[in-house]
Amino acid sequence: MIDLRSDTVTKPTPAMRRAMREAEVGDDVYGEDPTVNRLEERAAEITGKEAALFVPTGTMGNNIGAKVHTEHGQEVICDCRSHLLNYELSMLAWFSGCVARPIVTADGILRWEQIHKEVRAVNPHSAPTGLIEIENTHNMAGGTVYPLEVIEEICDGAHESGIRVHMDGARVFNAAAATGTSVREIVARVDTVMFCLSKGLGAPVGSMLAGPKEVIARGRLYRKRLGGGMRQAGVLAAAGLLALEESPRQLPEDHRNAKLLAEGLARIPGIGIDPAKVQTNIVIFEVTGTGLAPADISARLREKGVRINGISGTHMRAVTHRDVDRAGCEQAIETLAEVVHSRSLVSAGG
Ligand code: TLP
Repeated sequence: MIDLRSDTVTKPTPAMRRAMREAEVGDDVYGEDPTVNRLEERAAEITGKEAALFVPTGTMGNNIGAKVHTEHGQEVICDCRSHLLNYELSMLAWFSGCVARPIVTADGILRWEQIHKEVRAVNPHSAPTGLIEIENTHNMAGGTVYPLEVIEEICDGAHESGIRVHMDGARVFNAAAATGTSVREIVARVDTVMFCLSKGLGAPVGSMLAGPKEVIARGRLYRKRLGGGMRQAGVLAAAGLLALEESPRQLPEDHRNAKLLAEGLARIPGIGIDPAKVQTNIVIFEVTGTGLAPADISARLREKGVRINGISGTHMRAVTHRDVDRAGCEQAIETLAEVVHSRSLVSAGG
Protein backbone atom coordinates (compact mmCIF):
# COMPACT_ATOMS: atom_id res chain seq x y z
CA MET A 1 0.00 0.00 0.00
CA ILE A 2 1.29 3.46 -0.93
CA ASP A 3 -0.17 5.44 1.96
CA LEU A 4 -0.20 9.18 1.35
CA ARG A 5 -3.12 9.99 3.68
CA SER A 6 -0.81 11.69 6.16
CA ASP A 7 2.71 11.72 7.55
CA THR A 8 1.13 10.44 10.77
CA VAL A 9 1.16 6.94 9.20
CA THR A 10 4.97 6.66 9.38
CA LYS A 11 6.13 3.57 11.25
CA PRO A 12 9.01 3.58 13.75
CA THR A 13 12.36 2.69 12.20
CA PRO A 14 14.33 -0.42 13.31
CA ALA A 15 16.66 1.92 15.24
CA MET A 16 13.66 3.43 17.05
CA ARG A 17 12.33 0.00 17.95
CA ARG A 18 15.74 -0.97 19.34
CA ALA A 19 15.98 2.24 21.34
CA MET A 20 12.46 1.67 22.68
CA ARG A 21 13.32 -1.84 23.78
CA GLU A 22 16.47 -0.69 25.57
CA ALA A 23 15.12 2.57 27.03
CA GLU A 24 15.89 3.37 30.63
CA VAL A 25 12.57 4.18 32.30
CA GLY A 26 11.04 5.42 35.55
CA ASP A 27 7.76 6.94 36.69
CA ASP A 28 7.41 10.15 34.72
CA VAL A 29 4.58 11.44 36.92
CA TYR A 30 7.23 11.61 39.67
CA GLY A 31 9.63 13.17 37.13
CA GLU A 32 11.76 10.02 37.35
CA ASP A 33 11.90 8.80 33.77
CA PRO A 34 15.44 9.60 32.61
CA THR A 35 14.61 9.16 28.92
CA VAL A 36 11.59 11.47 29.08
CA ASN A 37 13.69 13.98 31.01
CA ARG A 38 16.38 13.82 28.31
CA LEU A 39 13.80 14.29 25.55
CA GLU A 40 12.29 17.30 27.31
CA GLU A 41 15.76 18.82 27.79
CA ARG A 42 16.68 18.26 24.14
CA ALA A 43 13.38 19.73 22.95
CA ALA A 44 13.99 22.80 25.12
CA GLU A 45 17.52 23.15 23.73
CA ILE A 46 16.45 22.74 20.11
CA THR A 47 13.63 25.27 20.44
CA GLY A 48 15.72 27.64 22.58
CA LYS A 49 13.01 27.65 25.27
CA GLU A 50 13.46 27.26 29.03
CA ALA A 51 11.50 24.03 29.29
CA ALA A 52 9.52 21.46 27.35
CA LEU A 53 6.80 18.94 28.11
CA PHE A 54 6.29 15.55 26.47
CA VAL A 55 2.62 15.09 25.60
CA PRO A 56 0.94 12.15 23.87
CA THR A 57 -0.52 14.16 20.99
CA GLY A 58 -0.33 17.43 19.12
CA THR A 59 -3.93 18.06 20.06
CA MET A 60 -3.08 17.89 23.77
CA GLY A 61 -0.02 20.10 23.23
CA ASN A 62 -2.02 22.76 21.41
CA ASN A 63 -4.80 22.77 23.94
CA ILE A 64 -2.50 22.98 26.92
CA GLY A 65 -0.74 25.77 24.99
CA ALA A 66 -4.03 27.62 24.60
CA LYS A 67 -5.06 26.98 28.21
CA VAL A 68 -1.90 28.30 29.84
CA HIS A 69 -2.16 31.64 28.05
CA THR A 70 -5.88 32.34 28.30
CA GLU A 71 -8.82 32.78 30.65
CA HIS A 72 -12.35 31.63 30.08
CA GLY A 73 -14.34 34.14 28.05
CA GLN A 74 -11.47 35.32 25.86
CA GLU A 75 -10.92 35.07 22.12
CA VAL A 76 -8.13 33.32 20.27
CA ILE A 77 -7.17 34.76 16.91
CA CYS A 78 -6.27 32.10 14.37
CA ASP A 79 -6.46 31.34 10.67
CA CYS A 80 -9.86 30.04 9.54
CA ARG A 81 -8.42 26.71 8.40
CA SER A 82 -6.31 26.12 11.50
CA HIS A 83 -6.11 22.68 13.06
CA LEU A 84 -6.89 24.19 16.47
CA LEU A 85 -10.23 25.46 15.24
CA ASN A 86 -11.30 22.71 12.86
CA TYR A 87 -9.82 19.40 13.97
CA GLU A 88 -9.60 19.46 17.75
CA LEU A 89 -13.23 18.80 18.66
CA SER A 90 -13.75 22.39 19.81
CA MET A 91 -11.38 21.83 22.75
CA LEU A 92 -10.61 25.54 22.61
CA ALA A 93 -14.18 26.17 23.76
CA TRP A 94 -14.61 23.04 25.85
CA PHE A 95 -11.35 23.13 27.78
CA SER A 96 -10.09 26.72 27.60
CA GLY A 97 -13.53 28.35 27.49
CA CYS A 98 -12.43 30.56 24.59
CA VAL A 99 -13.99 31.52 21.30
CA ALA A 100 -11.97 31.37 18.10
CA ARG A 101 -11.73 34.58 16.09
CA PRO A 102 -10.85 33.09 12.68
CA ILE A 103 -9.28 35.19 9.96
CA VAL A 104 -9.66 34.23 6.31
CA THR A 105 -6.35 33.97 4.46
CA ALA A 106 -5.45 32.77 0.98
CA ASP A 107 -2.44 30.76 2.11
CA GLY A 108 -2.97 30.04 5.80
CA ILE A 109 -0.40 32.66 6.74
CA LEU A 110 -1.68 35.39 9.06
CA ARG A 111 -0.19 38.86 8.91
CA TRP A 112 -0.08 41.41 11.73
CA GLU A 113 -1.87 43.88 9.42
CA GLN A 114 -4.96 41.59 9.51
CA ILE A 115 -4.57 40.47 13.10
CA HIS A 116 -4.36 43.89 14.71
CA LYS A 117 -7.78 44.84 13.33
CA GLU A 118 -9.25 41.88 15.22
CA VAL A 119 -7.56 42.52 18.55
CA ARG A 120 -10.18 43.40 21.14
CA ALA A 121 -9.68 45.06 24.49
CA VAL A 122 -11.99 44.53 27.46
CA ASN A 123 -15.18 46.48 26.84
CA PRO A 124 -18.85 46.00 27.67
CA HIS A 125 -19.54 44.10 24.44
CA SER A 126 -16.70 41.97 23.21
CA ALA A 127 -14.56 39.16 24.50
CA PRO A 128 -10.99 40.36 24.88
CA THR A 129 -8.22 38.76 22.82
CA GLY A 130 -6.33 36.24 24.92
CA LEU A 131 -4.00 34.64 22.39
CA ILE A 132 -2.83 34.57 18.78
CA GLU A 133 -2.28 31.14 17.29
CA ILE A 134 -0.24 30.54 14.14
CA GLU A 135 0.22 27.21 12.35
CA ASN A 136 3.61 26.57 10.78
CA THR A 137 3.59 24.78 8.39
CA HIS A 138 -0.07 25.29 7.66
CA ASN A 139 -1.64 21.92 7.09
CA MET A 140 -4.90 22.63 5.26
CA ALA A 141 -3.47 25.52 3.27
CA GLY A 142 -1.10 22.97 1.72
CA GLY A 143 1.97 22.91 3.96
CA THR A 144 2.69 26.62 3.58
CA VAL A 145 5.53 28.16 5.55
CA TYR A 146 5.58 31.36 7.59
CA PRO A 147 8.31 33.76 6.44
CA LEU A 148 10.47 34.58 9.46
CA GLU A 149 9.78 38.31 9.26
CA VAL A 150 6.02 37.66 9.35
CA ILE A 151 6.37 35.67 12.58
CA GLU A 152 8.53 38.41 14.05
CA GLU A 153 6.06 41.11 13.10
CA ILE A 154 3.15 39.16 14.60
CA CYS A 155 5.03 38.45 17.83
CA ASP A 156 6.28 42.00 18.23
CA GLY A 157 2.82 43.44 17.55
CA ALA A 158 1.17 40.93 19.89
CA HIS A 159 3.63 41.51 22.71
CA GLU A 160 3.27 45.28 22.44
CA SER A 161 -0.47 44.71 22.85
CA GLY A 162 0.12 42.42 25.85
CA ILE A 163 -0.97 39.29 23.96
CA ARG A 164 0.92 36.00 23.74
CA VAL A 165 1.54 33.88 20.65
CA HIS A 166 1.33 30.09 20.44
CA MET A 167 2.71 28.28 17.41
CA ASP A 168 1.13 25.05 16.27
CA GLY A 169 4.41 23.82 14.88
CA ALA A 170 3.22 20.25 14.34
CA ARG A 171 5.45 20.38 11.23
CA VAL A 172 7.88 23.14 12.22
CA PHE A 173 10.80 20.88 11.28
CA ASN A 174 9.39 20.86 7.74
CA ALA A 175 9.32 24.66 7.86
CA ALA A 176 12.96 24.62 8.96
CA ALA A 177 13.95 22.22 6.18
CA ALA A 178 12.11 24.27 3.56
CA THR A 179 13.66 27.59 4.54
CA GLY A 180 17.09 26.52 5.74
CA THR A 181 16.35 28.30 9.03
CA SER A 182 16.81 26.55 12.37
CA VAL A 183 13.76 25.61 14.44
CA ARG A 184 15.25 27.75 17.20
CA GLU A 185 15.20 30.87 15.00
CA ILE A 186 11.71 30.14 13.71
CA VAL A 187 10.23 29.89 17.20
CA ALA A 188 12.47 32.47 18.90
CA ARG A 189 9.75 35.05 19.46
CA VAL A 190 6.67 32.89 20.01
CA ASP A 191 5.77 32.29 23.64
CA THR A 192 5.03 28.59 23.25
CA VAL A 193 5.44 26.10 20.44
CA MET A 194 4.00 22.64 20.02
CA PHE A 195 5.68 20.28 17.58
CA CYS A 196 4.97 16.65 16.71
CA LEU A 197 7.45 13.80 16.85
CA SER A 198 4.91 11.47 15.29
CA LYS A 199 4.46 13.04 11.87
CA GLY A 200 7.31 13.45 9.38
CA LEU A 201 9.84 12.77 12.15
CA GLY A 202 8.47 9.24 12.34
CA ALA A 203 8.13 8.52 16.07
CA PRO A 204 5.19 6.27 16.90
CA VAL A 205 3.71 8.64 19.51
CA GLY A 206 4.29 12.05 20.97
CA SER A 207 4.53 15.80 20.71
CA MET A 208 6.37 18.47 22.65
CA LEU A 209 5.19 21.76 24.12
CA ALA A 210 8.04 24.20 24.75
CA GLY A 211 8.07 27.59 26.44
CA PRO A 212 8.95 29.44 29.65
CA LYS A 213 9.60 27.30 32.75
CA GLU A 214 6.66 28.63 34.71
CA VAL A 215 4.26 28.11 31.79
CA ILE A 216 5.46 24.55 31.20
CA ALA A 217 5.15 23.77 34.93
CA ARG A 218 1.49 24.79 34.76
CA GLY A 219 1.15 22.85 31.51
CA ARG A 220 2.41 19.73 33.31
CA LEU A 221 -0.51 19.94 35.74
CA TYR A 222 -2.98 20.32 32.88
CA ARG A 223 -1.44 17.31 31.16
CA LYS A 224 -2.11 15.26 34.32
CA ARG A 225 -5.65 16.62 34.58
CA LEU A 226 -6.27 15.53 31.00
CA GLY A 227 -5.06 12.03 31.78
CA GLY A 228 -1.72 12.49 30.07
CA GLY A 229 0.53 11.42 32.97
CA MET A 230 2.25 8.55 31.17
CA ARG A 231 4.41 6.74 33.79
CA GLN A 232 7.19 4.69 32.07
CA ALA A 233 6.92 6.81 28.95
CA GLY A 234 10.66 6.47 28.33
CA VAL A 235 9.86 3.70 25.84
CA LEU A 236 8.13 6.36 23.74
CA ALA A 237 10.59 9.14 24.49
CA ALA A 238 13.45 6.93 23.27
CA ALA A 239 11.90 6.90 19.80
CA GLY A 240 11.21 10.62 20.16
CA LEU A 241 14.89 11.33 20.82
CA LEU A 242 15.89 9.53 17.63
CA ALA A 243 13.13 11.37 15.77
CA LEU A 244 14.63 14.66 16.94
CA GLU A 245 18.22 13.84 16.15
CA GLU A 246 17.97 11.68 13.04
CA SER A 247 14.76 12.39 11.20
CA PRO A 248 15.00 16.06 10.19
CA ARG A 249 17.57 15.15 7.53
CA GLN A 250 14.90 13.08 5.72
CA LEU A 251 12.54 16.01 5.27
CA PRO A 252 14.13 17.63 2.18
CA GLU A 253 13.59 14.33 0.36
CA ASP A 254 9.91 14.32 1.42
CA HIS A 255 9.63 17.86 0.03
CA ARG A 256 11.21 16.84 -3.30
CA ASN A 257 8.75 13.95 -3.52
CA ALA A 258 5.83 16.30 -2.83
CA LYS A 259 6.98 18.55 -5.67
CA LEU A 260 7.29 15.56 -7.99
CA LEU A 261 3.83 14.41 -6.98
CA ALA A 262 2.36 17.88 -7.58
CA GLU A 263 4.00 18.14 -11.01
CA GLY A 264 2.66 14.71 -11.95
CA LEU A 265 -0.83 15.52 -10.72
CA ALA A 266 -0.82 18.80 -12.65
CA ARG A 267 -0.41 16.80 -15.87
CA ILE A 268 -3.59 14.76 -15.25
CA PRO A 269 -6.59 16.30 -17.07
CA GLY A 270 -9.24 17.52 -14.62
CA ILE A 271 -6.89 17.89 -11.65
CA GLY A 272 -6.28 21.40 -10.39
CA ILE A 273 -2.99 22.18 -8.68
CA ASP A 274 -0.20 24.71 -9.00
CA PRO A 275 3.03 22.81 -8.23
CA ALA A 276 4.87 26.10 -7.69
CA LYS A 277 2.81 26.57 -4.51
CA VAL A 278 3.94 23.31 -2.92
CA GLN A 279 6.54 24.32 -0.32
CA THR A 280 6.86 21.27 1.93
CA ASN A 281 5.33 17.76 2.14
CA ILE A 282 1.62 18.51 1.72
CA VAL A 283 -0.06 18.47 -1.69
CA ILE A 284 -3.66 19.66 -1.86
CA PHE A 285 -5.40 19.38 -5.22
CA GLU A 286 -8.82 19.96 -6.71
CA VAL A 287 -10.62 17.13 -8.47
CA THR A 288 -13.87 18.75 -9.65
CA GLY A 289 -12.72 18.66 -13.28
CA THR A 290 -12.39 14.87 -13.22
CA GLY A 291 -16.14 14.38 -12.77
CA LEU A 292 -15.41 12.22 -9.73
CA ALA A 293 -15.98 13.01 -6.07
CA PRO A 294 -12.97 12.75 -3.70
CA ALA A 295 -14.62 9.81 -1.91
CA ASP A 296 -14.97 7.90 -5.22
CA ILE A 297 -11.37 8.63 -6.19
CA SER A 298 -10.22 7.50 -2.73
CA ALA A 299 -12.15 4.23 -3.01
CA ARG A 300 -10.85 3.48 -6.52
CA LEU A 301 -7.27 4.33 -5.57
CA ARG A 302 -7.49 2.07 -2.56
CA GLU A 303 -8.52 -0.88 -4.73
CA LYS A 304 -5.30 -0.28 -6.66
CA GLY A 305 -3.04 -0.01 -3.60
CA VAL A 306 -2.87 3.77 -3.13
CA ARG A 307 -4.37 5.69 -0.23
CA ILE A 308 -5.16 9.39 -0.55
CA ASN A 309 -8.06 11.05 1.29
CA GLY A 310 -10.47 13.82 0.39
CA ILE A 311 -10.50 16.86 2.64
CA SER A 312 -13.70 18.40 1.24
CA GLY A 313 -16.25 17.81 -1.50
CA THR A 314 -13.79 19.16 -4.06
CA HIS A 315 -10.25 18.72 -2.75
CA MET A 316 -7.92 15.89 -1.77
CA ARG A 317 -4.68 15.89 0.22
CA ALA A 318 -1.56 13.79 -0.30
CA VAL A 319 1.20 13.98 2.30
CA THR A 320 4.68 12.68 1.55
CA HIS A 321 6.83 11.03 4.20
CA ARG A 322 9.72 8.67 4.54
CA ASP A 323 7.68 5.47 4.19
CA VAL A 324 6.81 6.35 0.56
CA ASP A 325 9.80 6.90 -1.70
CA ARG A 326 10.08 8.60 -5.07
CA ALA A 327 9.06 5.43 -6.94
CA GLY A 328 5.99 5.19 -4.68
CA CYS A 329 5.02 8.75 -5.56
CA GLU A 330 5.46 8.02 -9.28
CA GLN A 331 3.25 4.96 -8.84
CA ALA A 332 0.63 7.08 -7.07
CA ILE A 333 0.57 9.56 -9.97
CA GLU A 334 0.19 6.76 -12.49
CA THR A 335 -2.62 5.14 -10.51
CA LEU A 336 -4.49 8.42 -10.12
CA ALA A 337 -4.11 9.06 -13.86
CA GLU A 338 -5.61 5.60 -14.55
CA VAL A 339 -8.55 6.24 -12.21
CA VAL A 340 -9.32 9.59 -13.84
CA HIS A 341 -8.79 8.22 -17.36
CA SER A 342 -11.14 5.25 -16.82
CA ARG A 343 -13.80 7.68 -15.62
CA SER A 344 -13.40 9.86 -18.76
CA LEU A 345 -13.73 6.74 -20.95
CA VAL A 346 -17.00 5.89 -19.18
CA SER A 347 -18.40 9.40 -19.63
CA ALA A 348 -17.32 9.43 -23.28
CA GLY A 349 -19.10 6.05 -23.70
CA GLY A 350 -15.77 4.37 -24.48
N1 TLP B 1 -3.06 16.49 11.76
C1 TLP B 1 -3.63 15.29 11.19
C2 TLP B 1 -5.15 15.35 11.17
O1 TLP B 1 -5.63 15.64 12.43
C3 TLP B 1 -5.70 16.34 10.19
C4 TLP B 1 -3.06 15.10 9.80
O2 TLP B 1 -3.23 14.01 9.26
O3 TLP B 1 -2.45 16.04 9.25
N2 TLP B 1 -1.64 20.47 14.41
C5 TLP B 1 -1.54 20.19 13.09
C6 TLP B 1 -1.13 21.25 12.16
C7 TLP B 1 -1.83 18.90 12.63
O4 TLP B 1 -1.74 18.67 11.33
C8 TLP B 1 -2.22 17.91 13.55
C9 TLP B 1 -2.61 16.52 13.08
C10 TLP B 1 -2.27 18.24 14.91
C11 TLP B 1 -2.00 19.54 15.30
C12 TLP B 1 -2.71 17.25 15.95
O5 TLP B 1 -1.79 16.24 16.17
P1 TLP B 1 -2.27 14.84 16.82
O6 TLP B 1 -2.87 14.03 15.74
O7 TLP B 1 -1.00 14.27 17.36
O8 TLP B 1 -3.24 15.16 17.91
